[in-house]
Amino acid sequence: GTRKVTLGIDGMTCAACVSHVENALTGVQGVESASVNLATERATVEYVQGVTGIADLRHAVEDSGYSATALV
Ligand code: 9UX
Repeated sequence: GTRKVTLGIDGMTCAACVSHVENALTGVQGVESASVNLATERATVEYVQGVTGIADLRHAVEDSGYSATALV
């Protein structure tokens, strides 16, 4: 099924950063949507459980040059 997670994103300073993070997340197989908010420094991601997971999402963000933490 589909799950939703909120990640805290550090390192974004301009609007293009938002696009970079969104593209990194939507490029992960199993991600159905990703919405990044610069002001709150959060990303909301819907993904298919079993295809990807929080660790993959964090790695994708970090590979794009930002840092991510899963928020409880
Ligand atoms: Mo804007 Mo973000 O010039 O890494 S794209 S700071």
